[in-house]
Amino acid sequence: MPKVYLGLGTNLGNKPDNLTQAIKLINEKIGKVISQSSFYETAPWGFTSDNDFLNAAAEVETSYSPLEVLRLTQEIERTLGRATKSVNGTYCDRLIDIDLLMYDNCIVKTPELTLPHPLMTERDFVMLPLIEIAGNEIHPLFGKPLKELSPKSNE
Ligand code: PH2
Ligand code: MG
Ligand code: MG
Repeated sequence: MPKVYLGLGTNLGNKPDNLTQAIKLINEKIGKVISQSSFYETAPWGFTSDNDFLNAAAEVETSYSPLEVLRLTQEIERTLGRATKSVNGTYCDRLIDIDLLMYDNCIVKTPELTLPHPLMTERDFVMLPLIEIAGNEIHPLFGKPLKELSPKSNE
């Protein structure tokens, strides 16, 4: 069964609840959550906000295709109350954001979806939770274990 890694983030409302609810819905709608990281408090990256984030990562076994998983994560975001999306890299506060990070060793480049997530290795808020649960997984483009690709490990 294919394996997908998801990155989760929230900086509004009851943040631990938002992540917990999102992981529950992922487990019900997308596939079995094999492992989930701890929750990480992180500063907003790429935009200014008074609201810090809580970030996490999850490993999910799924029978859905990458695009189907994308649609399902967007549906879960709406279910949990997310009304707006970031446009053209202008970020905003949100109740929940669920991003596809890697799907097996798939490389996808379409207007709707890019895999692996193009910015993941530049972001500690993605890599720290992901490395906690998948440090030995090989990045499909860079051909190296994730734990060797964290922004921190490159300092
Ligand atoms: N998500 C973004 C932009 N900036 N910063 C943090 N700390 N955590 C996030 O999840 C995050 C962000 C775009 O989705
Ligand atoms: Mg995001
Ligand atoms: Mg997103």
